[in-house]
Amino acid sequence: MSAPTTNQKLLDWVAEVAEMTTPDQIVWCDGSKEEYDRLMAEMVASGMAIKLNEEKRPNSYAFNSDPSDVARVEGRTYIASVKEEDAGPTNNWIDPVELKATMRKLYKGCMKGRTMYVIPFSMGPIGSPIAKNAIELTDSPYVVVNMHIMARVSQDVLRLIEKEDDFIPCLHTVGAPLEEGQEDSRWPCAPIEDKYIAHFPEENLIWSYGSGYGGNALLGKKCLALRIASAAAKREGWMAEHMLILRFTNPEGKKFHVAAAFPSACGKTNLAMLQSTVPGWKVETIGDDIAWMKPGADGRLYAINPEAGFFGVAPFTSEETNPMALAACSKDAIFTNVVVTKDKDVWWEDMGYDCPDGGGTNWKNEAWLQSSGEKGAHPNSRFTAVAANCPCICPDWSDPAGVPIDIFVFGGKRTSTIPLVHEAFDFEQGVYMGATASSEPTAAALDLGNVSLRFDPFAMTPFIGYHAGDYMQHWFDMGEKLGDKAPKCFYVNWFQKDDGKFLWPGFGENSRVLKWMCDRVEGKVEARETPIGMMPLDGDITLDGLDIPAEDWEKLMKVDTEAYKATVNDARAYLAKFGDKLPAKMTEQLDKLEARLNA
Ligand code: OXD
Ligand code: MN
Repeated sequence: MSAPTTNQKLLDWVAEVAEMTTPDQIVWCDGSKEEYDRLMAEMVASGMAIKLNEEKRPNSYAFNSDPSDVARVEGRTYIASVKEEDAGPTNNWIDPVELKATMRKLYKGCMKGRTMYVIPFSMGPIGSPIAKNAIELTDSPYVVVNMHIMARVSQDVLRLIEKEDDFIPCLHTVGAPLEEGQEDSRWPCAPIEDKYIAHFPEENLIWSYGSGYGGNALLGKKCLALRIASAAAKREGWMAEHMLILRFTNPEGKKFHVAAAFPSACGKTNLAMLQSTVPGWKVETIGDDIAWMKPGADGRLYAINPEAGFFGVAPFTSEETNPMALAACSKDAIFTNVVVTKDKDVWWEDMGYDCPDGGGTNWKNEAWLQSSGEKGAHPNSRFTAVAANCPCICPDWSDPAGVPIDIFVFGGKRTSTIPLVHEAFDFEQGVYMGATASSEPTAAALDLGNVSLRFDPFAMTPFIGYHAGDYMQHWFDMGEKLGDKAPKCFYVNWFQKDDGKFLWPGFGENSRVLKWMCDRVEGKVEARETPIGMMPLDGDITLDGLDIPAEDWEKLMKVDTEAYKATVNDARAYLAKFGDKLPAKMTEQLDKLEARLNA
């Protein structure tokens, strides 16, 4: 196939990679439905994909990965900045010259017997001033079809690349060359010690070797839109964050835009697709995982969702927890590592009902019965769903201009100590809140005794493409730039427990807390000052229709000064690891908070 571009930089790079990796053929992708259908048909024929029941799950497919290739591999993920100190204590670092030499050896001949696909894609609406153009080279047709959903794959991106003579090169291989006559495996990949997910932030370059799964292989997502983009954002004065984006509209039609960061297992996708229980207030989803935000001409911060689909964790997604996500994957979806039922539909644990007919094939593609007691779906099994198929997708979700952010929300999972909601006195305290977001380890880890909190600054620990201390400073700098146009910051904790039972119902009821935030933004309600921030006055978060006894509400709203001091001590110990890169403003926030707690 002749190359559908005249851009020399791109042609040279494709030729150079092809020479190194020696694929049997090169296919330039166009993002069309014909291309998607053709690749799916080829993968069904080869046994890699299972076509699902057209009646129950139209235009949808299931895949099973190799049992060794089921998640992101943080231990094999590298930020290869020129200087080690620029990667910082939260990243693995290897000298870029050394890493490239190691990886070049692995890449040599690695696509033998395979096709190399050239995927032109945009993260963000094509042509948006906040979007980025990129090319992924991959030998995985599974990656191509997933990229069709998760990014904007189009030849229009080639036109932009020609105009701008610029793109982000992303190189991926499953790392499993095929010898003449060798039969392919269902899910080719390399052993863990050969896997590398490498980022060269100074060159805007991504090299991924050996895994076909999720963020290791769909390079637009965590590699480009977070790690490479966060480093570029620091240089260029914008923000790339691990945040959902939603619009909350009040009965008068006023729109508020919220960006929220939570560590894993805090219900980020559920919050992004929340169904409001506040009469007349409506939530619409803009994104469930990543926000790119730039100051606009009016000085406010504008956000886009750089993705075009949802790559969501399947288990626990049910009519009760997230009907919108279920609807989004009711058609045109890809499922990886779930149960395929006897009539070729999908099922996973905590989907809200038992597996039809008692079983099917499990995530390893083996015959499986639910009565065996073994999990049928892998805990990190995923659906890849088209964002536009989500019934609550915001009509402006792909507006190239983005939406102006009014509210930042941070949070973590704490069974005590942290109240349901508090508001930062100012943006700088908001940065402190984000930087010290923490969750308790699981019950199993708590049993080990003395395991303190897990801090996950801005839910970005595995995704900051440079030194986390510099990243925190960048947040302070953005606050200064935005001044009084900066979003208001809040911290929430949906997870307080008493006697083993959650005190707050969560899910749709979280809209009551979001409404209070909007009322604060509008100056409609006063708040009370506490040592940790501003908190709601009684009655300003309505509890109508909820069965929450007064003493439970008191617990949800309590500031336990002594327990909070312990959290601040833990935060101080955690932040110490950033050494002299810890912003002075962060230490100032710690000192001020401690003084308020001791007053
Ligand atoms: C994700 C993650 O898959 O954060 O979104 O790990
Ligand atoms: Mn994520």
